[in-house]
Amino acid sequence: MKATWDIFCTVVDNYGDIGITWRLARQLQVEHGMQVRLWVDDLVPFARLWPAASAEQPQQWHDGVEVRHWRGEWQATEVSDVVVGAFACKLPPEYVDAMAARSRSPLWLNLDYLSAETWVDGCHGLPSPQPGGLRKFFFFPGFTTGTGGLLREACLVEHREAFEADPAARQTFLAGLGVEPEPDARLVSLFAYEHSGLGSWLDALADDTRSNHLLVPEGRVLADVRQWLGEASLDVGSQVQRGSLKVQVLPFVRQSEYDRLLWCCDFNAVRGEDSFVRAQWAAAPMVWHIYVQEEYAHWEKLEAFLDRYGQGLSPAAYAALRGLWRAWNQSVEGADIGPAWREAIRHWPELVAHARQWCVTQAAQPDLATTLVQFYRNWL
Ligand code: TRH
Repeated sequence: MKATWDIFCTVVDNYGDIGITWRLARQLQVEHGMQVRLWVDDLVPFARLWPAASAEQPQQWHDGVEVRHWRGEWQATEVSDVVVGAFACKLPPEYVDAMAARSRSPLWLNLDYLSAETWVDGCHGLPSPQPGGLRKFFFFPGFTTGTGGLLREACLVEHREAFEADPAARQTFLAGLGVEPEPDARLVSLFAYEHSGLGSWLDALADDTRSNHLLVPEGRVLADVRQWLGEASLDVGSQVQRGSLKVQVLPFVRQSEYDRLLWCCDFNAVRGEDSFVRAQWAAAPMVWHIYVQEEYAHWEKLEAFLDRYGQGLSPAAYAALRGLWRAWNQSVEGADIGPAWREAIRHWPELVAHARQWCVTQAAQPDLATTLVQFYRNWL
């Protein structure tokens, strides 16, 4: 008998909530043979990540996963063996009542946000008593074996390596997006939030001795790019040259294509949680535009990741990397990212080798879907 799973996702904003839960749901189904329902309160971002999806259909199936639009009044439904509430999302009270009434209580998990902070290891897997005699377990993704690990599909790294070893595949993929980089250009992707200091980085790219080809999928940062370029509009397909920098606007692509885009680039600027992890599997130097939290809580997360990620780098390369990431995230009006970028460039070969090593080390750990299934088996 296949175990049944219900995953609940409320879309707080952007794409990360649905991006992560969809990735997980698919993996549980495709790789672990679980029967999965994904409940999401907003189908619009889902349809952008997964163009085969409909933003209107309340019930649809994709890759064997049942996707349900969860809104308004709750319709009674059978409770699954495993119930995952993503990112502290509040489950429908009627469903929680049904969980308590089930002859065998389901395994109830709260899937938390990713953090490299050291306290995570101590909290991963801890239960918390809930009304009705239920218990909810906190499940933390993370970077150590004491956590649930990172989302990583089977053979992801092997697929990336095969893609890298096939220049024709890379060229065809890029050409499909209308991208034809000069052979010696540095290819860079930019997926970030609004950014008041972005212009200083673009200045540095434009003043570079090497050509830079910047690929910007449609999204929140585009207005800052447009402003820097001084263009009245900047649509998908636009290509604008300023000094050594060519800016090209791409469409928002499906998740699997976004991976390939990251694999093609020499440097990736990413944000949030899921693209941040995907850039690590891309094994190239990157910068993380972290999601800003109240009371600057995100800064500790940023530093905690840098502490871990920086291990094994020479002190000078580590200082350069940290300098770039801090400058990028300071978001102070008039801040200049240029010097930090140029310093990072000075340590490029080491940063490249380090990104590859980090990917290998992380890929040696069990992935999040596998640890979830294992947790369920141990709990039975
Ligand atoms: O979109 P994000 O900023 O999402 C989140 C949410 O804001 C969430 O509420 C917050 O808690 C979290 O960040 C930290 O960034 P993220 O997580 O990287 O999600 C983006 C998703 O979009 C990811 O699955 C990759 C995907 N994507 C595509 O599929 N195609 C694209 O072209 C691009 C640029 C991204």
